[in-house]
Amino acid sequence: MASSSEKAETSGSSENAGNSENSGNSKKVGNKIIRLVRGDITREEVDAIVNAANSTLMGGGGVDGAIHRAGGPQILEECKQIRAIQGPLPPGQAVITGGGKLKAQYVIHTVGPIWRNGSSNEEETLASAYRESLILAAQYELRTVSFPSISTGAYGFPLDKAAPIAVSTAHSFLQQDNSVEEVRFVLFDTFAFNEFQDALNAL
Ligand code: AR6
Repeated sequence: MASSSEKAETSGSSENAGNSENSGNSKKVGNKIIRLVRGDITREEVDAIVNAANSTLMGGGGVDGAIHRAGGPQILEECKQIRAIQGPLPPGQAVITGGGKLKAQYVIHTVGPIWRNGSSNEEETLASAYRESLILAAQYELRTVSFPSISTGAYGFPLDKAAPIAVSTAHSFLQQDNSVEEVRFVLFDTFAFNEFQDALNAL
């Protein structure tokens, strides 16, 4: 594990020597930026963090559980109100609540696809989850948004397929949007971080 993270850091800095904003951990998109961060998304100081929720919007494990625990009951209350009005949230769509006790002002809740060997339009649904979250962020005039790696935990989407979809969807969005200035991907472990780094470098 130590050697793979060393390799990733070395390749990032050497391939992009002389351009600190396009290191292996970030990529400029015009005057905006995509950044990769290792850590816990609940600690992010951004306008919005994105939750990899499920269609019930009633909480769960993984990053969903962590966000509700850190943000307190207010987030679930707002999710219940949304659920009462519009019913379950289909995969690929997104809704927004306040951030409760989090440092982030908002939580955008989206639902990724459950991986079924690629036979059920999972790739397009995953792209839609990222895109719809960013559209919502722009509607709220948010400037900084942090994403976890949607669908790659309990939902089983392979990271080597998910990471390119995540970064390319963010890249395309930033090319045509004038509100969001920074998209951050907050990766919990080194393996996910390295997959996202490879995907970002391949853009
Ligand atoms: N910060 C950043 N990333 C995290 C954190 C955290 N605090 N905790 C976990 N991850 P998952 P999914 C990473 O399972 O695959 C829930 O029960 C984790 O390592 O949270 O979209 C929902 O309610 C993984 O890489 O989300 C749904 O039922 C990534 O977040 C279901 O799981 C996503 O893993 C959604 O599954």
